[in-house]
Amino acid sequence: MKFRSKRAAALVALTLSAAVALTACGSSDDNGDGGSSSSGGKTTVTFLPKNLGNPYFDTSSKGGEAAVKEFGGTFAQVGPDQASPDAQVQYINTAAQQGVKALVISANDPKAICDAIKQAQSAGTKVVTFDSDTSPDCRDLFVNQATAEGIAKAQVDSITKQIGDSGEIAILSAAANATNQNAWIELMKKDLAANHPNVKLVDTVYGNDDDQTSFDKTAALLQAHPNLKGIVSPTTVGIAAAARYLSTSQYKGKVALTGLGTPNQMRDYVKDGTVKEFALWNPEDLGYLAAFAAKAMVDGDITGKEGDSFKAGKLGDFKVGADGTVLLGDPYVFNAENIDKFNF
Ligand code: RAM
Repeated sequence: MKFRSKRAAALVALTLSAAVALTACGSSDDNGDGGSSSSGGKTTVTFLPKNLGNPYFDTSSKGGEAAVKEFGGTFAQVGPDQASPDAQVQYINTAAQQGVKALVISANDPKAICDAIKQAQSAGTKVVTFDSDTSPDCRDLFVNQATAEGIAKAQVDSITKQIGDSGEIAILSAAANATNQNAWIELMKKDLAANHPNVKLVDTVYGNDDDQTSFDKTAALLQAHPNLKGIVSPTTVGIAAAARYLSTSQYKGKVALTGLGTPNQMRDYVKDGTVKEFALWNPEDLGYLAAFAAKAMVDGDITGKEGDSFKAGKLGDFKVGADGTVLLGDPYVFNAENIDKFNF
C-alpha cells in the first residue's frame, strides 16, 4: 500500500528520523504557570491520556511535547494507571486549579468526565480531546486521528480478506465505555451486516487497555469459540496482548488477528507469522496536532467552529470541520513489507 497523502509520506520521514529518546512521557514539569499567553506568559498544556504506561500514548505525548516546545509553552503529562470511566476526573480538577491553559484529553468515557471539563472551562482552561472524544458538547475541539468510517473499514477489509470472507470472528476491545472503540465497533458491525453476510461476529470482549486482562480475554475467547477464524482488536494494547497469546499457542497462523497496533509492538508477531497486517495512524503526529490545536484555542485564533483554520507547525494548515472536529489523515496498513520503515 502506498501513502496517499503528503502528510502520510511525511510520516515515513518523520518516523525514520525519530531516533531521539522519549523523554517527555510520564514526566511532568512546571505546569502551574499561571501566566496568560496573551500577556506574554507561557502556554501551559497538560496531556491526559486514557492511561499511562501505554506505548501509543507515550508516542502521542512525545509529539505533544515536541509541539509545545516548538511554540515555547510548558508541557506536562498526567493520567491514571487504569483506563476506567471516571479515573480522569481528579486530573482535570487539579489542572483547572493550577490554571493550566489547555487540557488535551483522550476520554475513557463520553460522559463521565463532562462535569469536570465544564468546571475546568469555567476556570478558563481550554479543553481539546484527541484520539477518543467526549460528547461534542463537553469539549472545545476534538482532534481525530482518521475518520471512524475509514478506521472501521480498514479492519473489516483486513479480517474478511484473511478468513476468505466466511466464518466466525470476535472483537477484543479496550474499555467498555471507550468512545473511540465503541464508534468503530458500531461501524464495523454495520459493514459486516451490509457487505459480509457469511462472516459472523460471535463475541465482543473488553481487555480495558490492560495487557494481562487482554491476554486472558484472548485465551477465553478461543476457548469459548472453537470455530473462531479471526479476532479484530481495535486497540494497540489488545492486539499486542492477543498476538503474544496466539504466537505461542496452537492457533498461531490458524486464527487470524488484525486491528490497530503500533509497529514496534507488533513487529515480532508480523515477522513470526502470527499477524499478517494491522492498521494505525501516526500517534506522534496526532499529539503534535492536538497540541497546536490547543494553542490555537488558547490564543483565540480559533473558537472551534466549523471553518476555523490554524497552523500546526510542520504538519501545515488544518481546518475545523463539523462538530468541532479536526482530522489528522488516513489510517495506514502495516505488513511484513513495510513494518521496518517505522519506529514507534
Ligand atoms: C489504544 C487506545 C487508544 C486507541 C489505540 C488504537 O492505545 O485505546 O485510544 O486509539 O489503542
